[in-house]
Amino acid sequence: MVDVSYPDSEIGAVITSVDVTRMSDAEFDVIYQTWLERNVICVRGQSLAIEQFLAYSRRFGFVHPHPSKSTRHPEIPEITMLGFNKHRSDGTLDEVIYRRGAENWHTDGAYDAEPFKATQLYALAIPSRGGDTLFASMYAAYAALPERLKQRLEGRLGAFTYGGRRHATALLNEEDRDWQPVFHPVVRTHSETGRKALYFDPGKILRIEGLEAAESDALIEELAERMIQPGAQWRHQWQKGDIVIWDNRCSYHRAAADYPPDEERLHWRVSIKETDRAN
Ligand SMILES: O=C(O)CCC(=O)C(=O)O
Ligand SMILES: [Fe+2]
Repeated sequence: MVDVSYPDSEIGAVITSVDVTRMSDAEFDVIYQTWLERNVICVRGQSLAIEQFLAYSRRFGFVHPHPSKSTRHPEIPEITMLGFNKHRSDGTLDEVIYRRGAENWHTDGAYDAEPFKATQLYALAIPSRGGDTLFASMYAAYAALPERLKQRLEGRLGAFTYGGRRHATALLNEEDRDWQPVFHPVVRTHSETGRKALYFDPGKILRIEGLEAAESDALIEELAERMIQPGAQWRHQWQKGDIVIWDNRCSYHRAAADYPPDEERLHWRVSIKETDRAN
């Protein structure tokens, strides 16, 4: 039967004693409920073909291709190849690939009209040191806001694009770099748990609607300082065969990008949404 262990934190869990290619519905239910409660989980020790990873991912929702076309699997657009081709043909390191996900604490897909429900990674190769992924709870970030900020943010919408104020679009093809803003409540109620979370991403937000530009920028700076709460973080140290899934509706994450660049750190990655709508 599925075994679950918990780190000393509000978030994160490690699941063992299960084979995701041949588990019962009751076993999947334990995985799904643990994930909802803990924001991010690792299912350890899996040996998957790409189709098995996709089939398992589809149990969580609808799998959509990521807008970064150059890092997609050549035949299976739903699969993003993380860490692949990080050296250019002249041997130099492509920092955009090496440092993907490391610039800011962030949530995936805030640029989408329907933000990603989840992101799931399967570890194919892990470096000898470094390369962890860090997670933090957006529920805890919201709960820790001073009352004056909770009141100021209630009902406010944030405008988001891919690349945000810095237009950080290097992973996109030229023709895909123009983004229309989408709007999400900065205090977002999770559709399954009903809990309130701070929905914010310093690398994707353009402004908070209804505020003067300077006021919006100052509030964005302040929120960026308040994303991470002690006691509500989890640092995942990868093992080959790990599947990690995080809930983008209630967690932030960041790649450490500190592993030896001449070593391999390779993952298959999928973006999962609540519906099959493209955008
Ligand atoms: O490679 C990682 O650890 C996470 C990268 C990331 O931010 C993502 O895949 O969304
Ligand atoms: Fe990410």
